[in-house]
Amino acid sequence: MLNLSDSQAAEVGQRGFVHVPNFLDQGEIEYLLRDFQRAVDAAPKNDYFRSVSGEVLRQVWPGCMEVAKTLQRVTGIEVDGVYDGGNYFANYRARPNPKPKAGGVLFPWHQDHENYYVSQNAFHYLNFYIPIKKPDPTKSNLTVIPFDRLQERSPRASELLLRRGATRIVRSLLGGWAIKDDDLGGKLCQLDCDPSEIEVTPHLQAGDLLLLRGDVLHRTQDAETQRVAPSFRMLNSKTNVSRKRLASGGIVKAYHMFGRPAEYREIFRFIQRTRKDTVTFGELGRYLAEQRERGLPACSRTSFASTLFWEKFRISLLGHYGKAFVKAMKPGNV
Ligand SMILES: O=C(O)CCC(=O)C(=O)O
Ligand SMILES: [Fe+2]
Repeated sequence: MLNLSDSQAAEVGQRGFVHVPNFLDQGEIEYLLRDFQRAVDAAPKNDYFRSVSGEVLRQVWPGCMEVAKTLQRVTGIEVDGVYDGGNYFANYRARPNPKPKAGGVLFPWHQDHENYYVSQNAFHYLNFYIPIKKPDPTKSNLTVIPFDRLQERSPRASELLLRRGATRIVRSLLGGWAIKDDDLGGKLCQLDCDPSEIEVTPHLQAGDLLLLRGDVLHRTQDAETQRVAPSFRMLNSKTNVSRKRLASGGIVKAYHMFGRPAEYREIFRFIQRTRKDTVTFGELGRYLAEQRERGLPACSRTSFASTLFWEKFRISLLGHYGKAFVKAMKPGNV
């Protein structure tokens, strides 16, 4: 695996991403392709989202750490831990599936959601996106919005999107484009131009790296060719995860949580047991990894609904009594 040059690292700081040709050699590409096939054979259910094996993660980890060190020296972006074990994104059905709707990824404009809900930090967060099956460099890439172009054409959106995650671009009812906030809910802001005017599509070959910060807006270019890309995620283990922030938010966030009720219940349980309002992602990640290894206790959606309801109720209680307490402590009130 290659390392970044200083000028490549600087691009991640300025634009949010960089294209590094020939990051993997042929042997590494074939090793990953075998691991992908193993995952396809082992998990027939899900067509496009498959886990990278622990063995592969251990192999790529030292190379990712070298990249992270260069990046920190040049830009101050600091990552030192794994977000999850990594996943393969395939934009086609790697295995016939009886479900008519199951297919490959074809994602519209978004900043990633799940990692932002849990880690609440998209700046000190990297996506190592590396196609290993890529028949045509001009097709089936990730299309991205560089921060420098966004800053020029829509400065307010650029300011609000920097360091954030869990948003998506939608067409406004009255024309134009808007950015939806799927973390705290509602509309974040207007996008002052058509995304196609500022988008960029790096033409990746098998083995190239597209290194993206977590706050970069991106989408699947197309599903015209069959492509597979593992994506490894690194974050900053010192980042703070707030219980209140995790429980806050709207319907889209709740929908994501209800997709993985056992995981989210465990996260809330862990923070509750620490009796703190915030924990570091390092503590939380270690705990989750242990629990996953053991097998997370089953949790129905109904049972998770009561957890989430309680967490939201707790926020409103804290808000109410918290304000009353502050008022009571004002000099005039004692
Ligand atoms: O592979 C794709 O087309 C989408 C990947 C993606 O959204 C991601 O890596 O976050
Ligand atoms: Fe994504």
